[in-house]
Amino acid sequence: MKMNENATNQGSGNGDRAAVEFDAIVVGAGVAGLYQLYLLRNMGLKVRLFDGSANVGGTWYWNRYPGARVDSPSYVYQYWFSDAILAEWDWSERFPDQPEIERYLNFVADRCDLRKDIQFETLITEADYDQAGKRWMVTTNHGDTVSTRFVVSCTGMLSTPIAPPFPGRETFRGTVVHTARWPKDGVELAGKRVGVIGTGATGMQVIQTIASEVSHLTVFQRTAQYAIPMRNPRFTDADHAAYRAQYPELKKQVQSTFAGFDTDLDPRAYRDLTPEERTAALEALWADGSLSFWIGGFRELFTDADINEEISAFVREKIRARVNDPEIADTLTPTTHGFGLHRVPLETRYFEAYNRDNVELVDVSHAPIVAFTETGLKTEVGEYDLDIIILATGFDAGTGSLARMNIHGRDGRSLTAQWQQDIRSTLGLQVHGYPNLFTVAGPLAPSTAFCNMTTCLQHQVEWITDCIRYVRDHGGAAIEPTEEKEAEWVAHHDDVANSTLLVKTNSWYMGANVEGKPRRLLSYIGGVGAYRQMCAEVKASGYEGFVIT
Ligand code: NA7
Repeated sequence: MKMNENATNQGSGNGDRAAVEFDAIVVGAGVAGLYQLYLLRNMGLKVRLFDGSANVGGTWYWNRYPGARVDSPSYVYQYWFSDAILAEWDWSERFPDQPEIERYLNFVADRCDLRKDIQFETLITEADYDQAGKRWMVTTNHGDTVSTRFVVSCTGMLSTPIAPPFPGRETFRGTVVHTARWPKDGVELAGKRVGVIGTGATGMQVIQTIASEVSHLTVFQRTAQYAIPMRNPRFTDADHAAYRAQYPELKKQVQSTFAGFDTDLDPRAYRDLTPEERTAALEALWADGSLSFWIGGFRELFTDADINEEISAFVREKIRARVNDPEIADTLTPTTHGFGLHRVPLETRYFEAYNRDNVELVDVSHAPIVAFTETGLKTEVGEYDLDIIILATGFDAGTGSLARMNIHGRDGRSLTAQWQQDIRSTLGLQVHGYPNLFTVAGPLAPSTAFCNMTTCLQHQVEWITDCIRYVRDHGGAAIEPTEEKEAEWVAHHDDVANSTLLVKTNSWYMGANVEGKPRRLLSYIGGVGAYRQMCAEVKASGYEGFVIT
């Protein structure tokens, strides 16, 4: 394999479009993409990173809606690769907001001098594999084509926003904005009549944040959601010192737990506990004010319908206790699914927002929204006058961004077409038939759904880097999984998924939020530690089950 061993990448940023040959291109300048660029460049590869936005941040660039905040504790939502970065950066609180995380990613990009190899405001519109040359020809929305040996997609699991196709949007005289495309200059909400569609993790953050600012807030809820109240202390200098002393241990810890956090599932069997012990355990987890109640609690939550119902009832009581009006409390209490089978958000006085006089909850589960009107929204039974409509309506998860890149592998096969039929991958990292294409947070890897994102992203980026290094050092030009290896992974993934209640629940985890999308649990739920072990075995075996040509 010919690579630009000593490439410095100098001057390959926005100003220089002449260099068209790369060893690797990375797509996406979020948490994963920045690290991937850093590692591949350190290997001596000539790399360019493309991103559609105007700056680094990925998810944390786009999702700048009011109240956007991370649900992972900051001290485990960070990069571990640089002692200097760990030493220089202090998080202000346990669950920082979007501006702080965006600042952090800008800090890392500057500290590692990454920008010179990033081409912003550029989308990949097509990627075709040239079988003879064993290279990818990648086209951008500016019409440029670059040639590269490797493509690493770091486009995130939740980056293609979706909006319901209600007719009449062009007739609405007010403003419509999706939370994942929130304008950098903000939206003036004070004194306005605002409607929010969607009550997932995003909708909840928006609603609890803007309820006191707007003149009237109408929330259109189709599915009531569980949530856990966030405990978000601000950090003192003493806290910073204490966490810093724990970083080496935390870094190790997150790599072996079920969900990549610093806490793990309770080793006890829930059934063995007395009712008093159960209540005490649940109350203790609840008081922690984190996702530990969900992915650091009892494993039977995901597999045993009775236990799931018992824990769900515990959470439902917590919700009811916070809402003054019993009818509104009923509407806010989940009935369609068990706790933990949809993504569980953390919230801050979300349920109390409905105790305010200016907040109205509209249940659209039986009388759906049917259209925009000139003055707002229309459901099957009513009309609502609004100045601003906020769509907190989610994403085409897992496959959306990759599908939009129009990727064609060996023999012209189309990843988009394939995934419209059946979503398959090998370890979530590669797809048979697409040599040298790697996916970070790809479908069937543990990611957003059941993983502290930074843990999984860093691991996958490191695995991919090692794999590319192996191919290079062994004189190979291309690597891809065999059909058998892929079938083995998909079967294992499905076995694990099918042993859980998640596959019986409609959610974006299962692709159920996008019409026509094939159903499969999009994230691996066998545990981060177990997944790492399997990836390590593949590497140690010299990539058994993969073909290097
Ligand atoms: P989600 O979790 O997919 O939530 C989308 C919300 O939008 C959800 O409440 C949907 O209701 C609602 N929705 C979608 N279409 C409609 C229509 N047509 N009418 C009414 N309501 C609708 O996206 P988020 O952005 O909140 O969160 C995504 C992830 O980001 C989150 O899980 C974290 O990992 C971070 P539904 O439940 O489908 O009935």
